[in-house]
Amino acid sequence: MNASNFSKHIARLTQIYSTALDQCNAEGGGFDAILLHSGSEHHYFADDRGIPFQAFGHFCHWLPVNRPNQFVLFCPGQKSVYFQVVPNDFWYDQSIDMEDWWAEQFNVIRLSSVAELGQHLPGKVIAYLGAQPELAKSLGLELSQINPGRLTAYLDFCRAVKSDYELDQLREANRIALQGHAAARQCFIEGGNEYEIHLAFLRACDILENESPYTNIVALDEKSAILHYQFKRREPAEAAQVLLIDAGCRLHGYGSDITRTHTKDEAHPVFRSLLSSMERLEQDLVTQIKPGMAYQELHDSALDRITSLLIEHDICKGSKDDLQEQQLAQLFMPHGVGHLLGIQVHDVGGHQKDSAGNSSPPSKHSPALRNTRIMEENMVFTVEPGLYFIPLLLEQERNTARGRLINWSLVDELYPCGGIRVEDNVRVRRSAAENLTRQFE
Ligand SMILES: [Mn+2]
Repeated sequence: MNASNFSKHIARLTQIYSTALDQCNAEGGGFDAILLHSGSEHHYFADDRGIPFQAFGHFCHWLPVNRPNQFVLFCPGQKSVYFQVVPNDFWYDQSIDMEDWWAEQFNVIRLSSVAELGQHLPGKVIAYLGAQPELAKSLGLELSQINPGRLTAYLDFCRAVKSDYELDQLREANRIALQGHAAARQCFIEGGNEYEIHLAFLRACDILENESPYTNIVALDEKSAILHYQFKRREPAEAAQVLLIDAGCRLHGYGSDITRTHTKDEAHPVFRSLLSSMERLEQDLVTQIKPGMAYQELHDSALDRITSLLIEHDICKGSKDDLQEQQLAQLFMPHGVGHLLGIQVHDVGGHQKDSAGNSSPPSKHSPALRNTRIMEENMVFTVEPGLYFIPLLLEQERNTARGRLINWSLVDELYPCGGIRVEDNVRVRRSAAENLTRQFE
């Protein structure tokens, strides 16, 4: 691990947090320090079984420790403190792997319970950021000190732009996930079912399912038209023609988010042609990316190109103007062309116009677009155009003005193929954007 990149990352975070405090205090915040809480463990209702834990994003920004009841105390001008709560509990492994490259950036204070935290906090006005307001109240904090909106807006906004350390994690998370994608493709070609393809991915990445940044989507044939398809069918699948797999890896808290669509040679020729067009379309979109461009513009460009594809493949009839007026492309791609990516798969701040927290909603024609930011150098997001044959969306148009523009006999033939999505992770640069995914393919 590159310790110098991590120390620069912490220096940059320190700068961001100092400015966040200054701006918040200029508007009457009155805070001297920030206490970040990773979160608490939760259980299923009326059960002693724990729900898999995921630490709070802003905590993960400082430390690669995904454990409940860990704290970072930030005071401007001082080395940050990592309060490591390690209970005396013989039921579970309590060891925390403290690697020098990150641990040396903190004053580490080890506690055996959260109750001890209060006596170690400085006599300052602290802002608490985390999911447990009751814990903050038990430390004597007022409501106004818990998740102050002005502070979180600033920190959320800054998460979009990555340090070199973060880019290193994201690159590696892409490299490993592509090993999984190669194994998944091979398993599909050899006739594997959704369950087997899912396991092939995990195995090749050397990860457990709950170490993934999100639940893998492994969909054969018609199921690939279900955007967040959640099952893994175990029936024999030698006859399957299409695989859509959306799966990533996580490294030190940073996740990749990659989708590939594959077909067998016998798949419907129109669908196969659409797939190669979508592969080109996705990479063309990546070449448009530059600082200063609005992400909404990239989304609109994807819709424009998909409109052309629908005409070229005879899926829709009529002029491009007719199709655009009736928003035909949105029927085939009902999601946004991508989202911010980092610690969270759909990272925070996607709809923020500025660091003060003013928002910038997506265009009315595409309410599902998760990113409306203006591109900046080192911002990381996904680019994931899709084209699906979704019965729930299309069938209601059979007898509408929109429906008259659709070639229904071809759509009926293509329903069993499901859909296509091609997704890469991209970093904005002043020169050409860096494709964090394809460089490892
Ligand atoms: Mn995605």
